[in-house]
Amino acid sequence: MEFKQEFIEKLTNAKRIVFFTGAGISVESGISTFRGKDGIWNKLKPEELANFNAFLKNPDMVWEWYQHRRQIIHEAKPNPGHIAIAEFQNYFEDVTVVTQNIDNLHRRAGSKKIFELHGNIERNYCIDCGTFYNSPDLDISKGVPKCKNCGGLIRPDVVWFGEMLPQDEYNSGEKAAESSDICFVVGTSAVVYPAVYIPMTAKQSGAYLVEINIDTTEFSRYADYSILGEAGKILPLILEEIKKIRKG
Ligand code: BJW
Ligand code: ZN
Repeated sequence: MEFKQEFIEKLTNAKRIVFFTGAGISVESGISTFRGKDGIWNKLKPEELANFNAFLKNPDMVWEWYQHRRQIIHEAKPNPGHIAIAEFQNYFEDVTVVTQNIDNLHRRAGSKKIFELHGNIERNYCIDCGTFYNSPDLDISKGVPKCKNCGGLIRPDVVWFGEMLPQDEYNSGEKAAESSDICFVVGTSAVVYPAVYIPMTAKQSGAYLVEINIDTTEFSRYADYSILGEAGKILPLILEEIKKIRKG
């Protein structure tokens, strides 16, 4: 694959890289996206699942959905896209991953600096007293687990619609975006706020914006370079290009 010359030049001079990732990067690990033709939300309505009122109304259904996804995530492995991103760390001064995903696959691939904007499926907390629980420590034999301290319902530590993003993760992601030379926007439909402000901030601060997606998105018009293709194929090819530059 031939990459645009302008992009090769940016790669040659870049020191600081941000990856803004979404569900599409984990597709090749066997995890479904939310939207689009294979998205989980074509079958299940987001408003019935990813919001707090839905959880209060039907905790068993929402918990079951997360339990189902936990199982898929546990069986999944990082794919060549996640692994290539981790390998970028060997070639640049700073590599930051700002992800909307809750699946831990960037960490398992070896990325070190990760900011999770929408939480993590491995963590859970009591809706009444806030006590934290790791997923393996929960008794899930009788539906939604209850808090050992107060008996309250336990929910996954993820960000639902209408909820605030974890402030520290967002601020750190924003800071990395402000000082990045290249921002890659990988496998996201880029329609969910405020997460999408991260690549916007990178662009406004002068970063070169590269989108990698199998389709065009809401975001494509802001990208300096849109590469159409699967993240697990394109990212390793970019890494090869970097290795050539560094040898050269
Ligand atoms: C490939 C590929 C391959 C496939 N290779 N690519 C009206 C206007 C503007 C904003 C709002 C509004 N009404 C409400 C809002 C705010 C709302 C929002 O943004 N809504 C929009 C949808 C309109 N946002 C919020 O509510 C946020 N909080 C907030 O604003 O707080 C302030 C506030 C507080 C109090 C009151 C009011 C406001 C919170 C948003 C939380 C989102 N949470 C979820 C669930 C997380 C937990 C879980 O996983 O279960 O996060 S929703 C879901 O969407 C999930 C994702 O992280 C997120 C983004 O999805 P993503 O990753 O982009 O996936 P897809 O499926 O959309 O796209 C996949 C892409 O991959 C596609 O483009 C494919 O083509 C591509 N692809 N295979 C490369 N192999
Ligand atoms: Zn409690």
